[in-house]
Amino acid sequence: MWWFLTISLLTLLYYTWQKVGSLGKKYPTCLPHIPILGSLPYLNSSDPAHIYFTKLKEKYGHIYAFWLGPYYSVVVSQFSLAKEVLLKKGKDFASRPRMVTTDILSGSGKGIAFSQYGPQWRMYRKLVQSTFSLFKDRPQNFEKIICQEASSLCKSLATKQGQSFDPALDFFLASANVICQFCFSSSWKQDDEEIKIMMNFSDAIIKTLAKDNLIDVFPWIQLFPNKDLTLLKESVILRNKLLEKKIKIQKEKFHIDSINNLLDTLLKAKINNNDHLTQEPEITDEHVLMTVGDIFGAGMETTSSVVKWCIAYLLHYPQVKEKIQKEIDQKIGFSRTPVLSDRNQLLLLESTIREVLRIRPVAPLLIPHMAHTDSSIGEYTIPKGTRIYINLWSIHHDPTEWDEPEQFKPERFLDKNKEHLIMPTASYFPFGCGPRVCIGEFLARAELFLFLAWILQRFDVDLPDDGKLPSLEGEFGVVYQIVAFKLKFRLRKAWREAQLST
Ligand code: STR
Repeated sequence: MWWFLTISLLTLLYYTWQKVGSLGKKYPTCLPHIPILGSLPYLNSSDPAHIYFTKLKEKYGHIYAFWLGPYYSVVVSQFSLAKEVLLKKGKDFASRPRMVTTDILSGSGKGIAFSQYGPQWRMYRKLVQSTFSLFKDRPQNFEKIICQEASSLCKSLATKQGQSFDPALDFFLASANVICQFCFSSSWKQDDEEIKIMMNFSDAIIKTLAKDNLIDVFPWIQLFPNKDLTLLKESVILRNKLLEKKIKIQKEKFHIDSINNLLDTLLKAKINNNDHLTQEPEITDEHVLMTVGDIFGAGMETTSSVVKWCIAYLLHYPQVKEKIQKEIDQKIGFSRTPVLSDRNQLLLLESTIREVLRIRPVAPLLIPHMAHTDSSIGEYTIPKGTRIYINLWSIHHDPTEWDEPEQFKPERFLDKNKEHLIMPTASYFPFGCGPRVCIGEFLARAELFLFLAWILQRFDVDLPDDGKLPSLEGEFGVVYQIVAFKLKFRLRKAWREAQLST
C-alpha cells in the first residue's frame, strides 16, 4: 500500500514539476514518458534509429522530443530547422553530450569529435585546420598522396583480377594510408598485419559507439557484465597502443623547425604551450593522442565506407557505371591518370558521388549535438543540456524537397543539358555544417573522386561468381556501413590495349 502511495505521489510531483517549469513556454511535442525510464518504453522498434525517427516524424512533426531516461532529447527532421541548429545558432548547439561509450573512446571528452564546445575544442580544431593548410601548399600535397595510394590500390586490385573477393581491406588500406601520411608522414604495406588489426578494432568501435546503447542512458548498467562494452574497451586499448607506438617513432624524428604532419603540429604547440605562460588550454600527451586518434579514425573509416557504397551502387546500376566510364574515356582517355582538376570534366562521376552521399549518408543522425546554453529552435524553447539529433536521413529523403527520394538518380545533380553540376535543393549537407562541420570534407571529396576515377578508368566491376548483389540496407552505427560484399574486378579491354601500344 505504502509503496503504491509513494509511487503515485512521485509521479504526480514529476508531472506537476514539468508543467510549472514550462509555463508560458512552448516545447516540441514530446513522446509519452514515465519516471526513470522516460520515453524508452515507447521507443521500441526493430528499425534502425534513423528510420524509426523518420517514421515518428509522420506522427509528431518535424521537431519532436523524448526522454532517453533522464536525458531530454530533441529530433530535428527538417532542413530549415536543422540549419538553425547547425548554422544560425551554431554556437548554442555546438556541444556534445557526454556518454559512457564516447568517454571511453575519447579519454573523457578529449580530442575534437566528441569533446564539449569551448576553448580547448577550438584550439585543437584550429591546429588540425592549420595542418590541412600546410598540406595544401606544398609539393607533396594531398593530390599527390592520394594518387600514389590510388595507384597502389589499382595494382593490388589487378593482382586479384577475375577473383570474387571482398574489397574492404584494399579500400581501407588506401584511405588509412592517406590519413597516416597526414598524421605521421608514414604508411603501411599491403601485407602488413597491423592494417588488418586496425580494420577489426575500428569496425568494433563503430559497432559499439554511441549506438542505441542503454549504457549511454543509464551509466550504472556498466556495473553488470556487458559484451559490447568489453569489446569497445578492448578495441580502444588496441587503438591507443598502436597510436602510442606511432607517436613514439615520430617523436624521435621530431624537429621544431621542420613541421611535416599533424603530430609535428601538435608537438610544436605542446612545446610552445609549456614555454610561454600562455592562456592557451593545456596540451597533454593524452590530448595529442585523442586528437590524432579522431582524425585518424575519421579519415580511414568514412572514406573507405563511402567508396564501398559507391561501388555497390554501381553494381546495382551498371548503366551508370558505363556512362561514367564513357565520360572518363572521352575526357581523360588512357594516356594519363585522373587528377583533381578533372572534377570539372567528369560530371557524372561527381554527381554519382553526391547522390551516394545523399541516399546513404555517412552519419544518418550526424553525431549528437548538445545545447550548452538555453536557446530555441523555431518557436520552441530548448533548455541547456538538451541532446539534439539532426535526422539527416530524413532531410536527404524528404519527398517535398527531392523528386523520388528513394530512387538512385545521380542525374538529379546535373542541369537539363547535363553540362553543369547543380544542387536541386538546399536540403543536403552530407558533411554537416556550422562550427562542427566535418573538418576533412575537402580531403574526403578529393579521395572519393580520385579513388573512383582511377578504379573505373582501369577496371570493370562485376558481380561475384554467385551473382549476389550487395545489400543496400546498411548497418546503423556512428558510421552507416554497408554489409560486407564480394565482387570481381576485370581490367578493361581498352585500358589493356592502350598499355600495350605505349
Ligand atoms: C572510427 C573508429 C576509430 O578508431 C575512431 C573514431 C573516432 C572518430 C570518429 C570515427 C571513429 C567514426 C567516424 C566519425 C569520427 C569523427 C567524425 C566522423 C564519427 C569512431 C563522423 O562524423 C562520420
